[in-house]
Amino acid sequence: MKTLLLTGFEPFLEFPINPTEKIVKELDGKQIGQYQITGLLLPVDYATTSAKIIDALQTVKPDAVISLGLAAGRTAITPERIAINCRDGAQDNKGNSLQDSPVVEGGADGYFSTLPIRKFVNVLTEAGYPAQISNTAGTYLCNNTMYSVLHELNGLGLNIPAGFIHVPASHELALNSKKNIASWSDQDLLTSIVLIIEALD
Ligand code: PCA
Repeated sequence: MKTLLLTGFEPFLEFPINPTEKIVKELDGKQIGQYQITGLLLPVDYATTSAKIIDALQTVKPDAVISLGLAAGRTAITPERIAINCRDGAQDNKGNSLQDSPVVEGGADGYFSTLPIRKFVNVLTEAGYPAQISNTAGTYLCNNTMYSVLHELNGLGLNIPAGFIHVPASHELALNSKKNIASWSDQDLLTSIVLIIEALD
C-alpha cells in the first residue's frame, strides 16, 4: 500500500470556513485506491507553512502529495498546472503580507505539477463534476505551498507525483460569506477528491 500526504488549509482572510479542512479531516487515515492517506492541516502563515509540509515529507515519506486549497469564486475543481517563485498579495493569518518576494531565493522561476492533472480533469468531468486545469495558483499561500513542495522534491531528486488542487467554496461557506460566491456541496467536494485519489497510479 502506498502513502498519500493530503493537505488542506485553515480558514483565512474573509472566509470563516475552509472546505479543504473538512475534506482532509474526513479522509485522514482512510484507504482509497492504491493509497493510505495521511492528512495534514496547514496554517495560512508565510513563516511556517512550507516548513510544516516539508517536515511531513520527511516524516511521512509519502509516495504522492496532493495539497488542497480554497479558491473562493471558482466554479470548478481546478488542478493547478504550475507554481511560480513569487509571493505577493494579501495578509496571511499572522498579519504578514509580501510583495514581489520569491518563495525560494534563487530558486527556479516555476515548477510544473507532477500530478496527472489532465487525467484528473477527464475523470471528474466524465463523472459529472465540473473540472478544468488552472494555469495559475496565484501568489498567496497555495502557490507558496505548491512551489515549496516541488522545489524540495526536485532538490531531493524524488520523482513522486505532487501538486495542488484548488476547490470552490462549500455551501456552508457561501452562506457565511459576505460575497456572492459559487458553491458546491461538501459531499460533491469530497467525492471529487476521492475520484482524484482513485485516479492516481
Ligand atoms: N487558499 C489560499 C490559501 C489557503 C487556501 O485555502 C490560496 O489560494 O492561496
